[in-house]
Amino acid sequence: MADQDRPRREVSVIFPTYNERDNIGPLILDALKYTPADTEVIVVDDDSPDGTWKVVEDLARVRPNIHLLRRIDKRGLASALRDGIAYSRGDIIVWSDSDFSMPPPKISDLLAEIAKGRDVAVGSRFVAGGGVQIVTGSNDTLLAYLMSVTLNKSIQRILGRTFKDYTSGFIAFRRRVLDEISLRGDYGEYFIDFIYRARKLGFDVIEIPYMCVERRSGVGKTGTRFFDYFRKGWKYVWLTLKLRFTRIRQEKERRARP
Ligand SMILES: Nc1nc2c(ncn2[C@@H]2O[C@H](COP(=O)(O)OP(=O)(O)OP(=O)(O)O)[C@@H](O)[C@H]2O)c(=O)[nH]1
Ligand SMILES: [Mg+2]
Repeated sequence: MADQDRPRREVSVIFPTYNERDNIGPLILDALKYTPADTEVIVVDDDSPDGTWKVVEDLARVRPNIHLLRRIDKRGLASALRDGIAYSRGDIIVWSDSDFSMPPPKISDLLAEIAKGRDVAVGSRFVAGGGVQIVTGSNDTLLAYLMSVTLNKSIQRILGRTFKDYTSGFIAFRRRVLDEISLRGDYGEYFIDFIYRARKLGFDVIEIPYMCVERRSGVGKTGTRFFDYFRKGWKYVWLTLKLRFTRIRQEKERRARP
C-alpha cells in the first residue's frame, strides 16, 4: 500500500532505534496496551547491526498497525523522528526512547492530557513526582543525572523557569502543532527548540511527571565521559542563547502567508 493510501489513525507512536533488539518487541506490545485501538507504531531503525529491524519486520508481517522504516544510509535521532513523522498518519503523535527508560504506561497519561484539550504533553523528570532512578554504585548514571540537571537549570535560566525538562524526549502532541513548527536540529537540541517555539507560539504545553529508569537491555549510545556531556551541553546552551534572541513570531507569520 502506498504511504499516502494508509488510513488516518488516532495515534502514531514513533520509536527511533539503534541496537535495541531485545527491547523493541516487548516495548511495542507494551505501548499498544496503553494507546487506543486505532494506534499505529512506526519504528525508525538505522540498520542496527544487532538486527533490531529484523524483530520489527517479523512483527510487522503479522500486525498491520506496526511499521518498519529501515534506513540504510541515514543516521541520527532527530532525523529518524522526522522520517517517522513524515510517514505517520495519526492525529496525535507520540514518541519516546526505545529502551524502556520511559515507562510505556505513562503514554496513557500523556494521551489523557491531549484528550483534555492540551496541544502538547511532555513526560518530565523535573516536575514534582518525576525523577531519575540512580543505580547504586553506578557513577555513569549519577554523572548523567547531574549533567542533565545542570544543563536543564542553565536552559531554564535563559528560557524561563516555567518549563522544567527541556531535554525530555518523551512527548505526545497534536499533529496540527506541526503546521506551525517543524522539527529542527539534531540529537537533543531538537527538543529544546520544539518546546520553546511551541510555548512561544501559544500552544498549550504541559509537563507530566515520570520516573526515568535504567534501560532494560543493551548499551546506551550516549557518551558517559564527562567530556562528552560537556561538549553536548555547550551545543545545547548555544542553541538556547540563539533561541532566546530570535524573533519566534516571524516564523509563524511566514508560515501563515499563502
Ligand atoms: N534511528 C535512530 N535511533 C537512535 C539513534 N541514536 C539513538 N537512537 C535511539 O533513540 C533513543 C535515545 O537514544 P539516546 O538518547 O542516544 O540514549 P540511549 O542510547 O538510550 O543511551 P542511554 O540513555 O545512556 O542508555 C534510543 O532508544 C536509541 O536506540 C540514531 O542515530 N538513529
Ligand atoms: Mg536511554
